[in-house]
Amino acid sequence: MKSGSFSTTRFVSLCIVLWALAGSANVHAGTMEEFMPVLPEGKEWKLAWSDEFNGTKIDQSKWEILGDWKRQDGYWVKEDAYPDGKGNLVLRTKKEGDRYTCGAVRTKKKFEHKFGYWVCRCQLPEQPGHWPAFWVHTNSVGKVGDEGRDGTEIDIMEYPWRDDRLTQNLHWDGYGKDHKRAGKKSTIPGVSEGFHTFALHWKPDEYVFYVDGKETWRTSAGGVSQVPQFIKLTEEIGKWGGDITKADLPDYFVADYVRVYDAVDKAELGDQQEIIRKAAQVTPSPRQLAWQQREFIAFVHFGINTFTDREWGTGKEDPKLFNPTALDARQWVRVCKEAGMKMIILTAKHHDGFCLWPSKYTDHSVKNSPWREGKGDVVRELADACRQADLAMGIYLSPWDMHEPTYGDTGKYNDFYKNQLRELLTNYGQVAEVWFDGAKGPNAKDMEYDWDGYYALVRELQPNAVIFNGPDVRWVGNEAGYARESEWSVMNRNDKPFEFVNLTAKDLGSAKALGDGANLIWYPAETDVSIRPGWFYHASQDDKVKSLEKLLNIYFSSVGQNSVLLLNIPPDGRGLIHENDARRLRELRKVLDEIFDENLALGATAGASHVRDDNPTCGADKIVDGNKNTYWSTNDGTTSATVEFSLAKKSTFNVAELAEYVTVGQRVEEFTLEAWDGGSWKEFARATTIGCKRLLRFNDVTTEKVRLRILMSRVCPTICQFGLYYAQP
Ligand code: FUL
Repeated sequence: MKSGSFSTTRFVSLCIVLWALAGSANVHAGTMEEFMPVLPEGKEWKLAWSDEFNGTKIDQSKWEILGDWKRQDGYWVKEDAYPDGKGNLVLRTKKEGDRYTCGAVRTKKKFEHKFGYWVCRCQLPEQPGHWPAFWVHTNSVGKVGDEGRDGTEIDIMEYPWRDDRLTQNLHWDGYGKDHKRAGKKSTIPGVSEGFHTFALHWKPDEYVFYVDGKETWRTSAGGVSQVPQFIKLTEEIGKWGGDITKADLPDYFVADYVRVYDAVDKAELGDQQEIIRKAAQVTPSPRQLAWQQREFIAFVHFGINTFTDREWGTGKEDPKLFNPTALDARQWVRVCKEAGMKMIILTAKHHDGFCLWPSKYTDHSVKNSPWREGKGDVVRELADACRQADLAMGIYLSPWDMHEPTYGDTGKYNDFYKNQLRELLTNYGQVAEVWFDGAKGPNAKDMEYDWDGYYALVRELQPNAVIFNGPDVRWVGNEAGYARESEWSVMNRNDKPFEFVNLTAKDLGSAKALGDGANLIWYPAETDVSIRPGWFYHASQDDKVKSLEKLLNIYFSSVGQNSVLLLNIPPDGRGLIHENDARRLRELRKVLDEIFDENLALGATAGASHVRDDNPTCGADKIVDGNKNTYWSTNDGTTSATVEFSLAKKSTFNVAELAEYVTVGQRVEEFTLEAWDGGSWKEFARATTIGCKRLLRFNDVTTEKVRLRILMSRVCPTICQFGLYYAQP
């Protein structure tokens, strides 16, 4: 469905048809043909690959653009293959000096596939001397013997004549003396005008060709190819197409989409759809929701390493080394608060075992340091400062402890650790997050942590605290500051409690990654990264504080990609956050405030293609009312829809913000943003997931009308926020 080729009413009614079809459990969400060949009992169609050509560039992960080289009587040149910005791929034929050029693309090595339903919707060119084609190819067409089973050129559409005739062909056993072919010419009234679909149902024992859903040719000539093949969309110049010198150029072959579907077992597809639906209904706990809404929080790595200039200690350090000269937790809080952070997580004990509070259970702590004559308590000072400033506090307590003699004696150490945890969770007021670090040195003693016991203790003593690396919050998978392009908050956990699939995996949330869907949980990502190269302070890194640009990138790709940003700012030997770090954070806040100062979409007039039960409480205006507790939604089963926003005035923007009302789950799989340029809609941004927050940056767009297209949603989309902002260059 494309803006350029459908009227709005047509679009809406087609959506309804699609929805009805989707409801009859045919193809998972969104994209779906008007016509699909009937499959045997127990089988259904499933989209395997597609390109809707919506972008402003050809997607080179899908297509190779051919050129520049000679082809037939002309040349393939790259510049003649391009998207028109209205959702179509254009292959142009033109004259350039005394040579003729045209465009061609193929999916070789990017998408190669066998069997299924292959369809292209396109508009044919008008001028003579060249021909467009939609075909499926492979290098092994050249193999002689075994007929076309080892590879066949399958021409789903070739259009050399400028009337209502077209041809469909097969070629095998190379192009030399052994070459064989079969073909069929058909006359399709009206095919030379407007958009039409050309399709192949490639079965293991037969090819069936279609034009606009009507069968034109059925054959098993050549024995039917049994090997994966790639797609080609091409223009070629030559006499077969007539006399090019008579052509009024340029001329255009315009493709709206190419889609490939597989025939899969109904049960398999049904199960997968069921898992997707189930996943979309998993919701966050109140504590997870509160944590996610904090968005930007601080990590404070401070301890014996600050005084030994190390990242990991040894456990053998003398507590006397701990002697900050001017420790002021209020300064940490001030810096974090001014930066807009909502919580500080302190390393109460790192791997070296040195405790920043006077634990009853060890002597390896501040009580044996000269700081505040052994009477100090960093956890207390921070807790007090946070409470005064209304900032949340979190605790990091390293399970791996290099100092504690009982470490390795599983029963004893687990008791020791739980005692320490109890101290921290009872004596310092509210704790909002407990950070369990899984790190352990290669030579550490064997030790079986009582994770379940630790979690139970946190739940008992601080029921509102989220547990990192436990049941509530997951590590994003890297320490560089980047969440995934598709960051889902729902995943499928292993059978064993909280022993997860590889958290560094690229894909944790797709239908494929959800596997059997037996243990779906809400498990959002936290992105931990340090403002400096190290987690602890090192004077040698004073000039290595991350640049403003880098921090902005991190912000956009963590907070802006459905994740909480946990940014580490390590206090120095004075016990203060260094001036350079503090300055950078102020700069970051200033830029963020400038960007998000004015939402140009706030209060826009909004209209949606679908509204849940036609009920105004779910109306499109709820997306731009500035209230994240109200939302627009569609009826159950409507998984693609559009919303148009008319801004108060013509505006220029380069940042967009979207949010789903995740209290009811995370749903959107793909969406685009388009701007009205006076004549048509132009896509300016496209992304996959939204979740708690999605931020997108793009080149300046000036318009008074913007359209959000939800291309695919797991169940009905539920959007609570849309913002457009202008960021100074
Ligand atoms: C890691 C630790 O080993 C580092 O020292 C740091 O604390 C980081 C946040 O987690 O696992």
